[in-house]
Amino acid sequence: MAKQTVAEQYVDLLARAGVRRMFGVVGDSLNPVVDAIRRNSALEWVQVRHEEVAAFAASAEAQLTGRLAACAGSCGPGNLHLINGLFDAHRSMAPVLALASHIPSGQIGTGYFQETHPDRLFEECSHYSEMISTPEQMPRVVQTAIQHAVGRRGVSVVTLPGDVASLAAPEGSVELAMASERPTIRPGDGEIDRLAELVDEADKVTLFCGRGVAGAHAEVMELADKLKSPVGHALRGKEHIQYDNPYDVGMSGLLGYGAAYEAMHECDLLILLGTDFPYTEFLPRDVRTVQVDMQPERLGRRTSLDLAVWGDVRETLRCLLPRVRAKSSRAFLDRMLKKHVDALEGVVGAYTRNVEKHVPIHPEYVASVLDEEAAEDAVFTVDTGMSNVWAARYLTPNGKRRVLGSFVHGSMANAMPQALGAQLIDRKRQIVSMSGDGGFSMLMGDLLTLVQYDLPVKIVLFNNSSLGMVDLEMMVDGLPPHGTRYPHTDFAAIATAAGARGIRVEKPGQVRGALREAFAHPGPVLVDVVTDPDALSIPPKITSAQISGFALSASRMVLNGGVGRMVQMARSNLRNIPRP
Ligand SMILES: Cc1ncc(C[n+]2csc(CCOP(=O)(O)OP(=O)(O)O)c2C)c(N)n1
Ligand SMILES: [Mg+2]
Repeated sequence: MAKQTVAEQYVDLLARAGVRRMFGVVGDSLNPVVDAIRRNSALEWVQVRHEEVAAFAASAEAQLTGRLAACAGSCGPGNLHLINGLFDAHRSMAPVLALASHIPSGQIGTGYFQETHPDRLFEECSHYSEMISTPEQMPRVVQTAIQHAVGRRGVSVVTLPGDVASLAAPEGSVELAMASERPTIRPGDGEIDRLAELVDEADKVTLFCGRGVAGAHAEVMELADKLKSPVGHALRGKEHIQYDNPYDVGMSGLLGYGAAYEAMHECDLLILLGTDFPYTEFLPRDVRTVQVDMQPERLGRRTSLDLAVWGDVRETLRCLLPRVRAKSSRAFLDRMLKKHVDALEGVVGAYTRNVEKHVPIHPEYVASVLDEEAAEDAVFTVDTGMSNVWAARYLTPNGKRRVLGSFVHGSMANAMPQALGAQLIDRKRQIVSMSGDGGFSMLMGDLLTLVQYDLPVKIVLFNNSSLGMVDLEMMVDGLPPHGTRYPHTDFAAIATAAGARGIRVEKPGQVRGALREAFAHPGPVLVDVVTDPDALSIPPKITSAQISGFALSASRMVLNGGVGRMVQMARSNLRNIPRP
């Protein structure tokens, strides 16, 4: 076999690690790598228009498959454009390997054209960031980068000068020492003992779930059943726990609804399961609290704990379940389920009045129709902004649907790029990007990528001619909204000009038909829904002293709005309550 170059070996290693594509924009120092991909049938080069899109797309791919995904940028500005998407990937624990190609190695440190220092720049958004300055570092640096990304779940960055990429790699076999299965983390015996004691001592136990309950639905339900516990969730726990859940009391947090807040404050033992829920204002101060997390550095950083348990949620609950006594009284649970229904029914009418005639279209109406029309196994990607609110309230989870957003990093413009990455995994799956007009226009150029690859992504654009979320923040702060409104744009016309199908929707009566038409169309579609910028009302009892911007107050009722099909779910849980 002819000797491989460093670039060829890089690509070969990625292919062996299961990577199927690399997102990026080609150029100068990156050319040897892209050329190696052209000659390697295991990998596809996905040519986007903006490197930030490459990073978001790779991140979505990694989050949906759980496997390593890859992106790349050329030297200087090319890889610098990756950075925001990489921050998002890293903070979402998405295993992404980014390649930052670099200026010629002999020029480093001279202020050369396009010179930056990627190995330093990406330090903060990665587990591992190293430069390959000599072929002898191959293949171990790449192998180590892959192992960091996969094993510790997050980003690794390899910086590679173009001239080094073209050099011959050392011969010798390349083995990836990757384990194919994730280990479980079983807490120490002492911690399980103490947890069982605390549970047995308590009369009213509430479970509060974050993303860490993924894969542990059955165990959480079993524990809730045994302890007669209400189960609340944070935004990122929603898709994993709210479905098939007769103990559901809703979501806590800024976008929260239902009785999660009450259940957390009125219990005598709160168990936080796999959540790094950041808003301390929503957590009780005088309730015994236990936190279970597989990442020890998260334990106790949001609220003071009576017990910290270092373990996987599933493994911990499996250990705990046989150790605790079943509770017989449902009084607390039933009271919370009733509060939950009451809270939801209190807001259910918030948007529904006259909504089928209301022009401009009420965004909540769009979201509720979207929930009904979208496929059972759709993937929704959700822009930061009001789309987050609509997704949290109106998308009904069922264990098959997925919802991706920029839920930790909170970046705008994530939805369409994430949809691009999601669709490439499976062209037959329905992928819906819930985009804001501000977010969409930020990385709009990659609409052209959807067209170029004929990716049937459905973009549902909430076109309110404003940075709606910020409008609201300013109002809450008592500031006159400034810098938040845009002149109106016909995005459907832009989509059509780009070669996608553009569907313009100005009247509520057209919403359902437009979504059906979009879902039936085999190519990319942008449904441009002209929505009401003043859709949300702030409850009158909220004052600016209670809320500062997006950071929260003790009051959790922030946004007035409907809650879609959740109210039916909650009512049916009430019906399950056995009569005395
Ligand atoms: C990259 C980035 N810039 C700015 C912000 C601050 N920000 C958060 S939401 C938002 C407005 C989003 O507007 P749009 O996409 O139109 O959605 P809407 O809220 O109107 O539905 C802004 C400016 C951010 N989160 N990310
Ligand atoms: Mg907007």
